[in-house]
Amino acid sequence: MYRRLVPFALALLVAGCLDSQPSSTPTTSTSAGGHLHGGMNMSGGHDMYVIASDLAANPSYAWRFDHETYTFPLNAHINVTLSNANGNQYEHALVIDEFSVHLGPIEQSKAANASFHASKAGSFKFYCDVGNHRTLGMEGTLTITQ
Ligand SMILES: [Cu+2]
Repeated sequence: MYRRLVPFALALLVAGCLDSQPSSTPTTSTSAGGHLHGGMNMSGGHDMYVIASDLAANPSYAWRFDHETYTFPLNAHINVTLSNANGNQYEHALVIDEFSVHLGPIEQSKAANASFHASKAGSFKFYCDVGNHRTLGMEGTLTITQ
């Protein structure tokens, strides 16, 4: 019984997180669920937390990342985490070509992370390279400011 309750609780957590974060939300904020999506962490690094969703049960969150924009300062040390939402049907990945970041593919309810040095300023695409997911909408923009 306990094993059945845990995925359900995770699904609620993810759903609540998504519900509280419309796409116009500033990139440096903490959701009601307590996830830090973008900003400086306690050790002075920067966290980029991305949730991939293909939830057929909620079409408005299908085939997208929960946040489409992230902004960090030049030379930030960025810890990037990809979370594949519980209940998803497909594996997902997160790629940032310019910084040689390639997380996943990972299964639903799994997470992966890596860190990189934001060594150049500009706007860079991050995307899922599984199948045609990028075309379906799994893409966002990472901005590194001078
Ligand atoms: Cu994907």
